[in-house]
Amino acid sequence: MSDHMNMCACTRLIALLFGIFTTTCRHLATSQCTSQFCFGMDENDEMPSSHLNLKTISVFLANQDEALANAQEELVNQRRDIDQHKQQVYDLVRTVAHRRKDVMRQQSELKHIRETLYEVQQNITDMQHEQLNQRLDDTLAVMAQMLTGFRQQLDDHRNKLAKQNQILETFRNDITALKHLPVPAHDCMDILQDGHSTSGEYSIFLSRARKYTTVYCNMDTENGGWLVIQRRLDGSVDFLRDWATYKRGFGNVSGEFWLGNDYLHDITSTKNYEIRVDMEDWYGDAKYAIYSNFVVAAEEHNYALTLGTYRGTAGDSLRPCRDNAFSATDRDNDKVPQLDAAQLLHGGWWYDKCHNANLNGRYFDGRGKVYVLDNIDWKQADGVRHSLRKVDMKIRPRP
Ligand SMILES: [Ca+2]
Repeated sequence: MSDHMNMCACTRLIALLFGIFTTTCRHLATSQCTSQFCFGMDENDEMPSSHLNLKTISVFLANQDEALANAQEELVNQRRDIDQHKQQVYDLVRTVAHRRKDVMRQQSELKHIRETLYEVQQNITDMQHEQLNQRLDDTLAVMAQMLTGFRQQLDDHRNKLAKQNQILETFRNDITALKHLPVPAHDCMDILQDGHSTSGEYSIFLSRARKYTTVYCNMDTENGGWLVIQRRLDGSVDFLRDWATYKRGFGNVSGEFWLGNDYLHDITSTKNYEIRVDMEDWYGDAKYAIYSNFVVAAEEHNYALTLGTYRGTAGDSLRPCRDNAFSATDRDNDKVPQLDAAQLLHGGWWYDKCHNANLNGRYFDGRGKVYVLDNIDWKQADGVRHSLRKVDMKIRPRP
């Protein structure tokens, strides 16, 4: 009875164990079961038949215990692995969470950096604009300053131009006034034609010397217009002069005088002149001689004399003087080598070999026919021994 009861109890235990194992094996994967424990067992497997003996059961149980122990150990190991994996997962999750936080933080920093960069860029742009504006302002200020300078210069130029225009206007007025001025007289014929018909002193303009000089105009003889170049009247002036004095002239044009060889050249080289010599002796006998084409050369030609044809009442006493150079006390240009005619005949003249006319000779009272060599004479008029009391030489342009 007790064996039977033990058998029953054991059978129930085995059944229970099988039930547990069966249930366990159903829930476990086949690969996880040991071959000893799960061999030939599935849902349709049947328990070993009751004919199995106890020894077999015991062995089986022992095997099962060992398998169970192994399974438990494996379970423990697996659980430990799972825990380890779980821990790793936890660590991984934590690490991921940390990294996520890092990423988010980095994203935030990146965003902040971007914003900062944008602000910096904006500031740079603003600064560039500001600098550009500042430069533009500076440039505009400089240009304004330059413009002011240019305007000032323009005003200065405008003022200078206005002054120059003023000066130009003055010149224009002067020129207009000059155009209306009478043409300066070059000789006494010009003065006569200007309406001055009274004999006397007048001013004429010397074309070569570019200056005015005072002359005596004879407006009475033969229709007037005569410019007197020499006069003997009273012996008040000594005509024994040197070259330089004859060159510039001497005496008084209203009295006794010599106009001057430079003046004679200046006047007679501009127009065709005739010369008239009027003479009167000590007895009141007056005569005259006129020559055409009267020209006195320049000083470099020793004031050589050119004469044209003669007409008159006094005779052609000047004919030997044609083409002769002028002589003075210090310049012997006569044609007699052995004597000095100017010294001998007491005056400057166009001396030849002898004197047929000596109008610049010594003033001498010729009454009584007293012979003197150096007196004022005109041979063809009354002979060389008869001094002249009055004589003058005058020129005018030929009509
Ligand atoms: Ca001589």
